[in-house]
Amino acid sequence: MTAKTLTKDLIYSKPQEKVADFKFDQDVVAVFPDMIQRSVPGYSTIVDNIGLLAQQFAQDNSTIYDLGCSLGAASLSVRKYATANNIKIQAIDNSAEMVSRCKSHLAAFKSDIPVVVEQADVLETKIENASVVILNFTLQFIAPEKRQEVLENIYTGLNPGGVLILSEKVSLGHSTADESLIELHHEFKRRNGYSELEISQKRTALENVMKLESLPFHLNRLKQIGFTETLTWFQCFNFASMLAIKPLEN
Ligand code: GEK
Repeated sequence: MTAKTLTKDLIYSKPQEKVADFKFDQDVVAVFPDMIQRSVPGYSTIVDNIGLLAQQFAQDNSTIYDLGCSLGAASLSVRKYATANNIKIQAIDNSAEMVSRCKSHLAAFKSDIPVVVEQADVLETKIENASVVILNFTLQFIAPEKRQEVLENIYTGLNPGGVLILSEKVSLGHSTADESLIELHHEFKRRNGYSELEISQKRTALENVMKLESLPFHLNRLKQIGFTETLTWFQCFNFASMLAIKPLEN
């Protein structure tokens, strides 16, 4: 899909009397590629490099999980680059509209790597024989008190030497530095054509559904769960992607 053919995100362009909590419904699904591209700095770079990380870390005869897959961008990148033998991708999302659109989107691209797309909750997904698990901007939508359990479940299901790729919008707490990053992000959105009204209404819509944590908090939690090597391999403003490696021996 080229930028020209993307359906433009105009969801928050008109004043709304009461801005409802953000949902991944039909309206969002219809404009999702444009929305994420114009809202998340570095999105294309992150997605492309997820495929390259899968090329490095995917193990023969294992499964790659794309959790909160939306329209399957990360799965497509894995299919493009991964070279391990006999791998398969398990892509899941809890939005029925996303899953349905994701299936037709993935079917449009040929590949030898099979993908199963299912409507499921990350909280109830069993991870087994995994070498790469992708949470690309998904954990931030899960209740903070459930995140430890999600990450522990992933750790348990990863094979030794397997990796978690975790991308998140992060917060530095109430600080001048945080305000500075937020302002840079808002300027990024303005330059991508979003108005002040769109930026502020979207912010309100996300307030209750997207609770952010700091980068040190994320990295410490991953370490405490058992990942021995953790690093931030990408950051642009308050958007970061981490890599966490499960040790070869416990
Ligand atoms: C990409 N990874 O393009 N279980 C399953 N899915 C969930 C859950 C849950 N509990 N909560 C939210 N989601 C994608 C982008 S978008 C990020 C991910 C964004 C799903 C939700 O339905 C949505 O599709 C996705 O997580 C988050 O690489 O829009 O900023």
